[in-house]
Amino acid sequence: MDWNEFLVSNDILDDAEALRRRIDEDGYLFFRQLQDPGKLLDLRHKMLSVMQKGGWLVAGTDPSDGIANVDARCTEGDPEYTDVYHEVYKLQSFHESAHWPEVLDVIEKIVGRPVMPQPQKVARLWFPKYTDHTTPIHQDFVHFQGSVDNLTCWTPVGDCPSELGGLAILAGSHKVQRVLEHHFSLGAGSLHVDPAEHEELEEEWLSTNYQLGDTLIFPALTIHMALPNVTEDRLRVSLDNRYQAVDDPIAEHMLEPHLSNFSTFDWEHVYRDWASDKLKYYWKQEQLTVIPRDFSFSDQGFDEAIEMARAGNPEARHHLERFVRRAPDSPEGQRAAKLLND
Ligand SMILES: O=C(O)CCC(=O)C(=O)O
Ligand SMILES: [Fe+2]
Repeated sequence: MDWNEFLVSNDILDDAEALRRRIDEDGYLFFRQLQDPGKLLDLRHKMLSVMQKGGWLVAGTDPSDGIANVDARCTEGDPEYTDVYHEVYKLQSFHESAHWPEVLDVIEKIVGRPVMPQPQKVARLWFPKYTDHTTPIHQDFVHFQGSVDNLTCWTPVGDCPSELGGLAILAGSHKVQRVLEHHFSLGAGSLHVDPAEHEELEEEWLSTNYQLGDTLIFPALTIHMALPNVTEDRLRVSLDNRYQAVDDPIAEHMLEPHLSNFSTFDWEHVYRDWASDKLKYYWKQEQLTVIPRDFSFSDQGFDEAIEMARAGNPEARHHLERFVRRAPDSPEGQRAAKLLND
C-alpha cells in the first residue's frame, strides 16, 4: 500500500486557532512526540506483561519486545481475545493514559470548550500474520456515535513502523461531511466503506513510520484504516481513545468498558485492584447528555454477513462462527448458528 507522509503540526501546538483551521482543512492533526516516550514505555511494559501472562508472547522473552506467540493469534470478537484484553483493561495506568494533560490540553485547544475522554477506552492488540483481520477502511462515527465532532486520538504504545500496521488516513475524506454507507467486513469493527463507491473521495492515503510518543488526532467522519501487520512476530500495541466536549451528547455504550457487550465485565471488575479512586467513574461528575446507541450500522453489517455466508463467502462464515462462539444465546448468535447449520 502506497502512502504519503502526514503533515507534522508541532509548530502550531500553542496556537488554538491554527489547530482548528488545520483540522478543519485536513481532517487530522499529527504530532511528533506529543506524549512522553518514558511514560509510554512504562505503559507498554505493563500491558505486554499482562499479555505474556495470557500466553500471547513467546515465554521467556522480554515483554517489552512484544514478540508474539503466533499460535495464540486472535482478535476482537474472539472470546480468547476478550479474556486477555480485559486483563489489560484492568490496568489503572492504561486508563490514566487517556487523561494525560499533554493530550487533554491539545484536544481542549481544538475543541475550544471543556472536554473529557469518553469512559470507554480502547486498546488494540494486533497479532502478526493475521492480516485478514486488519481494521478495514471506515469512519469512527458508525462505532462510537454521539457527535461527529468527537475526536479519536490514536497512539502507538511503542515505535510503529508501517510494517507493524499503524493507522492511515484517506486525505481530505472528512469533507464528505456525512456518514457513508458501511458494509460487512471481517476486520476489526466488522464494517467498512468502499471509497470507490464515492466519486468525491481522493485516492491519497497518509501515514507515517510512527515513533514512540507520536500522536494522531482526527474527527469521526475522517476515513481511515490500519495498515496490515506484516512483521514476522511482533504484536502491535496501540491506544485509540475518544474525546468529546462535555456538553456534546454521548452514546450510551461509550459509558461501558470496551468489548463488554455479551459479558458481565463492568467497571467494578476494571477497578478492583486500583490503588487510587481518583479516576473511578470520573464522568459521573458531569451532566452528560446520554443518547441511545444506533444499531442500524451493525445490524446492516450483520444482515450482509448472513447473506454473504449463505452464498458461501468464507469470511462471512468465519465472522458468524466467531459470533456463535462469543454469544450463542443472543438473537444474532442464534441466527448465525441456524445459517451455518443449514
Ligand atoms: O488500531 C486499529 O487497528 C484501529 C484503530 C481505529 O480505527 C481507530 O482508532 O479509530
Ligand atoms: Fe477507527
